[in-house]
Amino acid sequence: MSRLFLGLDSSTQSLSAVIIDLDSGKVVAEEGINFAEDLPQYGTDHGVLTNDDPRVAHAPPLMWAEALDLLFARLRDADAPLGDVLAVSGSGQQHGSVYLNATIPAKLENLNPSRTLVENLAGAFSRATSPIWMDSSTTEECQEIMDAMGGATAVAEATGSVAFERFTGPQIRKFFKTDATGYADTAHIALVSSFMASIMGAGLAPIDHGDGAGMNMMDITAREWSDEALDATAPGLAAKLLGPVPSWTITGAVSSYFVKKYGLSATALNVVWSGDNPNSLIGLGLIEPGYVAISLGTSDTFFGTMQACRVDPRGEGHVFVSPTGDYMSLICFKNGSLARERVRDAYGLDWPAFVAAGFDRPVGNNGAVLLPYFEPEIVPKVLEPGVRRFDLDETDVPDNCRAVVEAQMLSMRLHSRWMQVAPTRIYATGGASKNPLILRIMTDVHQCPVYGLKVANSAALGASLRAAHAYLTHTSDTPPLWHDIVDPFVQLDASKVVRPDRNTAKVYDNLLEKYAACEREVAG
Ligand code: XUL
Repeated sequence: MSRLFLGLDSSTQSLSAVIIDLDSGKVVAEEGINFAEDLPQYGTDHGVLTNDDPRVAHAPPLMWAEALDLLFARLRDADAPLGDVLAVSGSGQQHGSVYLNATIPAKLENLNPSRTLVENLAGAFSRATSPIWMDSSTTEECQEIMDAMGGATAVAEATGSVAFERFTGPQIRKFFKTDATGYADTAHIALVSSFMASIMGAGLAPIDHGDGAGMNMMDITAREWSDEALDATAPGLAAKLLGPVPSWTITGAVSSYFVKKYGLSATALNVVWSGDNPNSLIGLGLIEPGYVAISLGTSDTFFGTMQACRVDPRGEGHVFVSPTGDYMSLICFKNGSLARERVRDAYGLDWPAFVAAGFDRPVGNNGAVLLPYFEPEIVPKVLEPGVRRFDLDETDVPDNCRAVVEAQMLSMRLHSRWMQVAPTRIYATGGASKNPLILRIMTDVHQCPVYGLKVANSAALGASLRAAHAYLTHTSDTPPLWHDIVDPFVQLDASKVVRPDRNTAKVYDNLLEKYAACEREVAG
């Protein structure tokens, strides 16, 4: 008898599903809905509504609900074993918020399977659109919250992050300030994660600790709403929130809507959803302190598990709660592949030529430093874009190829120091994790083995693993071990590990000092 678990991922551009078989360690079904392609009637550009103000980024919550119907229909039509699923959980793009009026509990309890979710939920919203993580229109509200709470550091110490434009608290404050009536009509504020979990479970689902930490509203050590933060955000807020609860909380059985319409079992359990980053942490197997993932995408992110709660004194990184109950850190560097591609293109190279050029230069590049701020940078905060070179000639092609990668890796090492967790293994993921120059410099700068990990859809996988963990916690006498659940799904290819050359350690220790000085000169 195989034990099956369903994980869903409601991300910016798509909704996807994986069903895992815990006993064989295999994914047995996968489906996805692309919002822009499959639901063009919502008029989004890659899942986001266009707006005249480039800082505003919203999405229609009914689109996410409709995608859930489409996704389950596809799973059913593909004969996915929905009826054998024991528990369901999910992942939501972090920070985005959904505003619901007082009709929502009754609507959720009485979802009619002969109608669509859109028809069932119509009229339940006190705000037609949801601000999402790409929104950066709340600088004023961030400042007001930080002023009310005694400054940026006070907010970071209380909630795990300084006030960030995309975080939910500043977004709620903006809604309260610009639409007081809409705010007053709002009986319940959900995150993307808890909104979707509410539909799956036929009743308002609480926010979990992992996603709650991305709101600037949760006391990061007590793991409760911070009264001070709520007061600084908007009046009467506590009554509009549910949770926060541990990520393994079960809300009950799944809604009969999904049982009757799509064939889920009536006894399948609904587990609270979490944010995409906490879910990916599990999907990548980052369950031990010292395990770090570097995701190399348009932007690069650096995230990992921490046992103690340490907050970045510079306010650049975030602390969330890991689904294991530990803490997790996340640092986002905007000029990732974006910068590597700009350098490559500036010299008319393809990737093999870029790699060969970089390998042509010695470790440490004779002290050359390139600060690759092609776009405004998040970490370190650089508002005015611009590339800066130190002891580096712009016309020297190989030096520039090596310098951009060394700078990025040194920046990660420098800006993750506050975690006080020396990486013991790094999982490189994302498009650029195949690039041998990047992997070599990554392992040497961090003096840590690097594993190239090919996990597609780590957030949905993480959600299915969380569903399994919650189910086992609920049904067995002995608590399940995370390793037993996660390890079969995160297979490391030991033959592909890249190990550091210990002789390079001193070179990079020295270059780090120089890099930090250059950065101070530019970023202050
Ligand atoms: C994290 C963040 C993004 C979104 C993407 O703070 O804003 O990673 O979670 O979905």
